[in-house]
Parts: sequence; structure tokens; C-alpha cells
Amino acid sequence: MPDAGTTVLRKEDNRFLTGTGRYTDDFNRAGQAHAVFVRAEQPHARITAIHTEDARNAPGVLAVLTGKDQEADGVGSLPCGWVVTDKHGQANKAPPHHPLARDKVRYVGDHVAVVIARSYTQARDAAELVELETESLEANVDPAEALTGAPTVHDDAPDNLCYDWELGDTAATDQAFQTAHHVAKMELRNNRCIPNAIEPRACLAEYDPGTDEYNLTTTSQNPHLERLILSAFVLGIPEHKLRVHSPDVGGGFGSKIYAYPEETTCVWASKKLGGTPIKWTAQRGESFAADAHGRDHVTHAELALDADGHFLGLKVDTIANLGAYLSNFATSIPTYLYGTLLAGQYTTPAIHCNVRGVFTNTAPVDAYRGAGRPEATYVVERMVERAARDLGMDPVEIRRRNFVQPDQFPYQTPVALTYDSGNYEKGMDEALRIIDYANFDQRRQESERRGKLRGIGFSAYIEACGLAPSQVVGQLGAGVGLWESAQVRFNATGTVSVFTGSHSHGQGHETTFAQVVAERFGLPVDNVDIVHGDTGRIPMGMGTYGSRSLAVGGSAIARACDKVVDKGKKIAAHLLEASVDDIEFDRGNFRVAGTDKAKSIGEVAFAAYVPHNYPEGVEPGLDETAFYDPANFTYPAGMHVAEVEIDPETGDTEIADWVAVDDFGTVINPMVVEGQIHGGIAQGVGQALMEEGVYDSDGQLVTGSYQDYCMPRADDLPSFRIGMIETPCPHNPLGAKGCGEAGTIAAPAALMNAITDALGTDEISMPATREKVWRTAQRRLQQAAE
Ligand code: MCN
Repeated sequence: MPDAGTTVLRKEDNRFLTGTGRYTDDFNRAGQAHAVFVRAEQPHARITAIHTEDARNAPGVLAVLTGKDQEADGVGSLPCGWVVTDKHGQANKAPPHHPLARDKVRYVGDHVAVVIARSYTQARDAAELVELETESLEANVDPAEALTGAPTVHDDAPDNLCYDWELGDTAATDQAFQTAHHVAKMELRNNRCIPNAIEPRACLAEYDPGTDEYNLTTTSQNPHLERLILSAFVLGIPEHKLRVHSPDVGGGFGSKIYAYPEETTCVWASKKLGGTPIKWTAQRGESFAADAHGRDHVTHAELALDADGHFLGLKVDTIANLGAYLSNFATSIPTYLYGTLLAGQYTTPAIHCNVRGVFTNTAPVDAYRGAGRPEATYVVERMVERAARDLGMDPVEIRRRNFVQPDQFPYQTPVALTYDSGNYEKGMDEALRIIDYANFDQRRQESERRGKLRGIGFSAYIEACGLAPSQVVGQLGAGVGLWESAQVRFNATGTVSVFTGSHSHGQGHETTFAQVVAERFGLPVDNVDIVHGDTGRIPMGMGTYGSRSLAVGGSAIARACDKVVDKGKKIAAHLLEASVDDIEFDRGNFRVAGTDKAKSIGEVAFAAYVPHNYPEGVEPGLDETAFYDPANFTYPAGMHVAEVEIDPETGDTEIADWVAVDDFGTVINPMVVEGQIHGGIAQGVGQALMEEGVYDSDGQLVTGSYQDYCMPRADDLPSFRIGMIETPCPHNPLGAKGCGEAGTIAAPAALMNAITDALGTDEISMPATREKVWRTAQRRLQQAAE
């Protein structure tokens, strides 16, 4: 019976590895129709007419619907659920985002009409016949230029500014800069990423005219939130009349958090077509064009230091691309999930950050694995290394001099957050030991002898995850609470069903959550069933993102288990003819303290459902629910070290070694956690070396397929070497901190610091493609020769 804290193979892998998982596209209904969306081919145009007659008359077509039809039916706008108040006290601009465009199209891939036909091919063929008449407008695609006279995306925001937000103390930061011995400066671009889950987004929408109920099967990371948005904002369906079911979901990385135009439109259309079930599955090109993208920041940063390398102040000025419309959490990502992390692992006393969120004619930008925190870590860790290079200091030593120390926790940063626990120096020392930093110079010389350039780069990342206390996020503008719920039900035969509002789409919750419960009740993991992803079965939930599932969802489960034990004690006391106060519970057994009189939890559960001999005043059943709202975020942190070897003749960057030492507090399943780190690093390496969503100046997405958007593969990566330290989270019952985004947050800075170390210049931006690296290396060699 393995405990939490030990590796258990993932229960869910049996179905995933044998091809018996059930994904949204595997669901079919008799008489279902298929939806194909007609999408904008121009990035910016006023709609003058949409000609649908030919498509309507095409074989098999049941309907061709446009924004006008939605307007007539009162279909609402997709909301952004987080209001950011800018530095002038104004709420952010929130132009409407209609599922089907009404007046203008605003990016390539925007939704113009939906064609619904008997078969997918009929719908696709008919979609070709829809003719969009437009007046073309100039496109605005570059965030750096969006505020300087670029074409206006929304009339409500004539200068394309969504908000001008600041955090930190300007006066204190200015003061710090005045006393500085040195100011390190950098221009940084955080490249646009396009999420690529294995399974594309999909939905199957059904309306039942008999009961006036809807059933939406869809690829969502948070079915309850999807239900809330469709109900409260877009379609006005009473929540209890809408079931949202997310069966197996093949990855999300943030892109499946949001309510999108497609499933919204299919739910609405299913009723319009008298209850015809409507199915839609994205083609990969649609995912590239219209799933929410990530990152896309342009930043100027300055770090003030004294002569000994102590950080005195940090100034950060960022323009964040929000795309053409505000996606559900878009406003919060470059503000509260970015600016608040700019202290990093350091005691920098004064920080000021200014962020301007801008509209452009590009796909909406929202949370993508890490969401704001990779961008913050990238700024801080590139700046730290830049400062070390400017001052001729060892990058390890400069960090050591500035780390928050273990006795300073809880640590209040100058940018709002209070770090809960950590030991940053210990993590760094462990990483240095594993990578053998002491002998790095020898390895560099050995590379030089072979004509190669070797570099080492560090990234001391911190993140705030386990999203998070409802009161705090509410004060910051969130429109939702960020608690999690759990129901833990003993069945009469002693097995346990757990209903969680978290949603696993690759993270292994069916195993790790079962471990939490199995350990508490002294049961085999296989006797615990984790049910998730269905508003029809799970009372309430807020879903999975922000590495919150274990810290918040798992804590709710732990609390519900405690309630089960409390009730079980009453039943056991009766069965054992003892006082409740004398009953102890340990690993599945209720025992009268100091005796060998005991009842197993299985016996107690049976008595709860067959209450022939039962305490008076106690309800039958052993089934408890808990809501958990954390007191703080959790603050995982760690040190990633990348060592690269560059071939200046080809521009090839080989990642020679990668060491990650992380602190996730108490770990439930080391294997699952390692898997999360591996996947996270791979994603960060992708951003640093090869991934970039590029729009040309005409607003066309030129990286709209795998031909042009390069993803990392196994042979691009080394075998990662993982170390762990553990400072338990002091404020949740598991002591756990989130791990799901850490690798992605840490990796880009580590890799770019290593590449720039090897090349001897910071003049290279992400992604450091072969071409860019080759050009930079050649330029350096030429300069050296001159
Ligand atoms: N865990 C653990 N001990 C800890 C922390 C976590 O054993 N101290 C386990 C958890 O029980 C869980 C897994 O590790 O099984 C990840 O937990 P957690 O850090 O709570 O993250 P979430 O489950 O909330 O997952 C969300 C996170 C995010 S935000 C993105 S984006 C992401 C990610 O996880 N997307 C993923 N990992 C992904 N992995 C896959 N395969 N696919 C995605 O889309």
C-alpha cells in the first residue's frame, strides 16, 4: 500500500497507452450534424455583407448562421473575467467579443459564420461558398507599434490601449537608482507562443427540446467555469439546465481554459436547429489561427546595483500584446501574474513596473503554461546575469548576495506578494553540485579545443501558483472565486469515490489524488476512484490552471477526508462502545486509545450504509463535501542550470546538460512531478530555441502550421538531471506547492543565459534559432579577428 510521497504508476495510463481513452471527438450521437466555421482571411476589415445563399442551398446543409442571427437571438459577448484598474483609476477597456463577428473581422481566423450540414465534408464544401464582402482596413500587428499611430482595432480604444497599469513604488525606485553604483539595462522581447496540445479543441452540443436542457461535451480545462460563462454571460441558459462534460482531454497548456466562439455557437445553434446535436472538431490550422496564444511582450528593464553587486532597485516597462479581443483572463496575465513576480528570489528593496496592454490584429493572447511568470522570470534572470557580466561578477555569487534568506519567511516583496517558504541558496548549491560547476571552465576549454563555444546559464525562478485566495484575487479585479471543492464518498463496500472540481488533462490526478486519499484511509490506490470533468457529476469546481490542482483541489480533498474521519469516529465510538473523545484514527483504523479494540474504516462505512446498530442523531452515509479557499498562493521555486555547446559553423545549439533543482514542498508522486518538470522544460526550450508565432506586416499568420512553427522533439533535449529540496507550504494541509508550470517558467532564461554566455553577447533574442545563432557567432568571430 504505497503512501503519498512514493512513485505509483499512473492508473490512467492503462487507457491512454492502449488507445482506449475517450476524447470529445470519440462522442457521437444519432442524427448529429457537423459545424464548420467560416473564418476571416483578412486581419482587419469592415463587413459590408455576408452572402450565404449558395452555401444554404448546398447539399446536406441545415443552416448557415452569422453574427446577425446571434444578435437577433440576443447572444452575448464572451467576457473577460478580470477587470484591471489602471494607474489613473480607470477600468481596462473591454470591447465586446461576439462569438460570430458583427461589424468587423479583427484577425486572421476570426469567426465570420458557421455552416451546419449533415456531414463534415458537406459543411466544409458549403463553407467555401460563403462570400464575405468587406472593406479592407490596415492591420496593426506589432505590439511595439500599436500605441504609435497604428490602425485602431476597436473604436472603444482609439489608441489601442487596453490599460496602462503600474505596480510598486516609483519614488522609492527612482531614489534607489540615484544612489546606484551601476545600472544594467536590457531590451527584451518575449516571443509569441502558440499552444499545441495533442488533441485539438472540439465540442458536441446537444439541446433537448423536451426538457429544455443542454449537454455540452467539450475539451475544457474547467467545465464548471465554461458552464458559468455560457450561462451568466453569453447564452443566458440557467446553470442547472446546462451540463458541461469534459471527458479525456489531450493536453491544454492553458489554451483550453477559455470559453471560445466555437462551442458557444454550437450550443446556441443546437437549439436553433430544434435539438440537432452539433459536432465541431478543430483542424490543426484552426488551432494555430484562433486558439489563444501566449506571451508576446516587449520590455525595457533596468537594474540598479551597488558596488558589491547588491540589487537596489528594478524598473520594468512592458508592452503586452493582448491580441484582437480580450480572452477570459487576458488582462490579468501581464499584470497580476507578471508584475507581482518581479522580485524573483531576491531582496530587491524597490521595484516599479509599468505595463501597457495593447490591442492588435492578432489572435487573442491569454494564459499559456506559466502565464506571466515565465515572462517575469525571463526579465529578472536575464537582468541578473547581465548585471553580473557588467560588473565582472560570477553569476552564482551575485545571486548568493541577493537571495531572500530562509529566516526571512514569510517574506513581503515590494510588489504585493508574501512568499510563504523557501530556501533558495540551498537549491542553488544543490544544482551547482549536480552540474559540477567547479569544473565548468575545464569543459569550456575542452569545447574550445574542438572549435565549439560552451556556455552556462542559470535561472533562479519563483512562481506564485495554486491560484488562490478568493478575497485577494477579488480585490485585484477577478470576477470569480478561486476555491476548489471536493466530495469524498465511501461506498458501502469500502471503496471510495472522489468528486473533484479540478480537471486532469495530462497531469495524472487520477493517480496522485487517489494517493492522497488512499494514504489517509489506509486503502490501496486502486480502491479510490477520482471523478472529474463533469458538471453533471461533480457538485462544483473551478478547474485546472495556475498549478492549483494539488495545492487547492487536493487540499479540498484532504479536508473532505478529515470530515469523513470525524463522522467515522462517531460511528466507530458507538460500535466500540466507547466515547468519541477516546477514538483515534490511524491509516484506516478507528481504535479506542490505549486498547486493541478497533474497527476498520471499511466496517464503519458498511455500518453507515446499513445502520442497524448506529449512534442516535447521526445521519446514515459516509459522504462529505469540502470547499477549500487557500490563505495564500504557494511559491514553488528552484534553480535550473543549462549548459550548451554551440557550433559556430552551423549555428547548432546542443544542450549538453540540464540540471533542475526544484522545491515543490511536499511531493505526492515523485515520478509524476518529474514528468511535469520534463514536459515544462521541453516547452520552455521550445520557446527559447524554435517556437515563434509570427504575423507578417500584412497581418497574415505566417507560422500557421508545423511547417513553419517548430516544436521541440525528444532528440532536441538532453536527459534532464533533477534534484529536489523540500520546504513544505505552511498554509495548506498537504504542505504541497504546485509543479505543473515550473519547467516552462525557468527554462527560457536558463537557456538564453547559457547561449549568450557562449556567444559572449546579449544581442540575440528568443527564439535563438540556428540562423540567428550562426549569424551572431559569425559576427563575434569576425569582431574578434578585427
Ligand atoms: N504533484 C505532486 N506533488 C506536488 C505537486 C504536484 O505529486 N508537490 C502532482 C499533482 O498531484 C498533479 C501533478 O503533480 O498530479 C501536477 O500538479 P499541479 O502542480 O497542482 O498542477 P495542475 O494539476 O493544476 O496542472 C496544471 C499545470 C498547468 S497550469 C499547465 S498549463 C499544464 C501542466 O499543469 N498543462 C499540462 N501540466 C500539463 N501536463 C500535461 N501533460 N498536459 C498539459 O496540458
